[in-house]
Amino acid sequence: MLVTGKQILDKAHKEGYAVGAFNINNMEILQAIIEAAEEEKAPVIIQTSEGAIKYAGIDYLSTMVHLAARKASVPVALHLDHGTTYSTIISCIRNGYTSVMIDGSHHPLDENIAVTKEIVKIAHACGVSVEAELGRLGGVEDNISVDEKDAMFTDPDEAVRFVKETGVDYLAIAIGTAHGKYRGEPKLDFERLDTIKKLLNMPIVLHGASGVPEDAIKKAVSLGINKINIDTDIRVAFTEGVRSVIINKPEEYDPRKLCAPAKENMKKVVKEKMRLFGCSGKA
Ligand code: PH4
Ligand code: ZN
Repeated sequence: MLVTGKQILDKAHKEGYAVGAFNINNMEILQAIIEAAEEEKAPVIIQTSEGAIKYAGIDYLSTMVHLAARKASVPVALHLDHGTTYSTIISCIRNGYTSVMIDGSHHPLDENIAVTKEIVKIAHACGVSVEAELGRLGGVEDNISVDEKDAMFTDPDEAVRFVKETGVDYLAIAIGTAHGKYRGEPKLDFERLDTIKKLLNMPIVLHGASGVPEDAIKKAVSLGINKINIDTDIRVAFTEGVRSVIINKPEEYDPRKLCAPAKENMKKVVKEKMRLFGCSGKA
């Protein structure tokens, strides 16, 4: 069944677990995630970036997810990941997304508050949930100085003001994760997460969670992370599946034979994440 992001995440916040938010770009990725969610009896958030929308088309993506959600026995939310423009967000709302992210994290605080507030007003009037981001992600490496970290990571007092003034439903924070493949091991600022969660008492989102060690994920969930974004680990699973067929059966030319092992690989990864995040059996 199709539900809003808020319906899924308020329950996760109340009961103390995290829900996987998995990025899709095509049908095989979507099917792998939905099959995993059904088998794990887990609520799930399917998300598309602006890049995914450019690649596959918003109508294709939203129609596929609506069909999958209608057929699924578990709650499914359709979410826009890192929305940056007014027009993309409005277009997602018009196309039946049940959750949108407005990423104003590159703006100074006052401007981030202003753009987020505007989106919250429109989305909430349409029954759509909103995620926003405060602090900056990406490119975080071990040799970064304490001062630089302080400037990039989410400031707890700013987070309180941000949520109060915008009315956002869940907040993505920067505590040391980055998008894509890590070069070293990411070091998460758990103290900061703990402080922010206690001050906000609302669902908190972790981006860039692929490649983060399992014990760090578990700790982040125990300290109040409720939505965990995974894209890179699924991309790797897909590509390794396709690559293995191409290498082992170079004469194969049927796309279905290339994609079937990729789908199985992705499903396995998604099921493992759901168990790790604590959302298996929560549907
Ligand atoms: N995301 C995924 C962003 C994907 O433009 P694009 O389609 O490449 O954007 O928001 C994450 O937080 C995923 O993090 P990961 O890279 O660690 O999986
Ligand atoms: Zn992200």
